[in-house]
Amino acid sequence: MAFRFIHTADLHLDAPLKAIALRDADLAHQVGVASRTAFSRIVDLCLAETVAFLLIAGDLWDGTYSSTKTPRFLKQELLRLQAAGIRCFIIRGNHDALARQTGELDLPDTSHLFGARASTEELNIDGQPVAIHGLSFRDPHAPESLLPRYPAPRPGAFNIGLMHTSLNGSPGHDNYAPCSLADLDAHGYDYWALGHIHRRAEHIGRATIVMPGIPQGRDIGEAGPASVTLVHVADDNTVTLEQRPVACLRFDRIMVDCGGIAAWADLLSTLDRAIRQAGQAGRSEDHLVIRPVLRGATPLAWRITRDLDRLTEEARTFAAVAGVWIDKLELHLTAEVTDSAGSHLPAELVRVVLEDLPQDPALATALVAAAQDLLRDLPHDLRDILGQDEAALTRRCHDLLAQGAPRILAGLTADATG
Ligand SMILES: [Mn+2]
Repeated sequence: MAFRFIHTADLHLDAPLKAIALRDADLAHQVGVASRTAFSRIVDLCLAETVAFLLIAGDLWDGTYSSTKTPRFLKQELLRLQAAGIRCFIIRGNHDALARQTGELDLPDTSHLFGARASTEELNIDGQPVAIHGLSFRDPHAPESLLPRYPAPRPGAFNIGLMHTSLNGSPGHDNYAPCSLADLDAHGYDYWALGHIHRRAEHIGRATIVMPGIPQGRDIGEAGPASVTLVHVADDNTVTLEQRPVACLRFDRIMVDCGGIAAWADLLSTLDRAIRQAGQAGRSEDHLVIRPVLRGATPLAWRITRDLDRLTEEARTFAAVAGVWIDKLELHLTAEVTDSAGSHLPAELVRVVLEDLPQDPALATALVAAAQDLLRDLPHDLRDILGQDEAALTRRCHDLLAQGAPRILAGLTADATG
């Protein structure tokens, strides 16, 4: 008998808000409730599609919740599934690992939360046997592959594995149950319901392996469309996948070409047009948060850098009219300093500031050392703001130096003219 189910992961309910959203109270509210809204919509979708069950492959909530709000909300939503006869299967990931749980989780008996020891839940869907195998993270880190702990497939059943894993990820950061697609494919299951990586990916081999991605992005780092995966299983066990959006809020970078723009008024109308277009583009989400990326070679580069606060205010005004939100402006501009802006400065000085300074190794070393001093003075939870390790800090300092060079020039120009 054919059946359908929904596969999601990484809801991160009650994730702490990023500083970006806090600047704007309305936006902070939207971002704050977004993951809950998405979860309610997932339940709505389960009901509308009359699925057999819902799979949640880890990081359903974001760690040690402090209030009883999250478990209560979760139970309410799961009870809506229960009332419709829809079961739910959940594993814990690194964020909601057993060791991090503080409160009591009281789930309806039609919802199953797998323990840290692998186990199998068997269902019979109108004569079709289905075996769901899963295990939860005990600790926030799992340096070894969890695959050897998964049971062999049940003969005659449609076999599903629920796993939280970074797959092959990035070397050196794979302490989240690393394993390869080839090994998953060879295990003998029909479908692998994965979680952890926030970007969607699917692999169709002997098994269908799906990383559904985060259903609701939380900041500009999770830009673009997001979805849950609706899986159709035919009578012959053939699998068909569909992506269904549930997010109420979307983040997007938009590119604004400022090449050759010489007048401030032209820059404003270009920015206005780009923001308007972004607002008009079709989308399923109620809210759109954009980060305009200004790029190109323009004689206004120095002034944009100097007056970024003013330009950002203008952008927010355009955004309010277009019905979207501005995260912030990002600048990738090249200064054309041969025009009036820098013309009174010696060409050699302009070259030194724009080209030599960002490449200077001694300056880079001094900057990294200064950044490290600064970080030591910051409260503990802010010390990652320039990157989580030395390589990231060095990269960030290099970027800041490159972005700062036009600002130095703008400062020199401002002094010279004013
Ligand atoms: Mn995770």
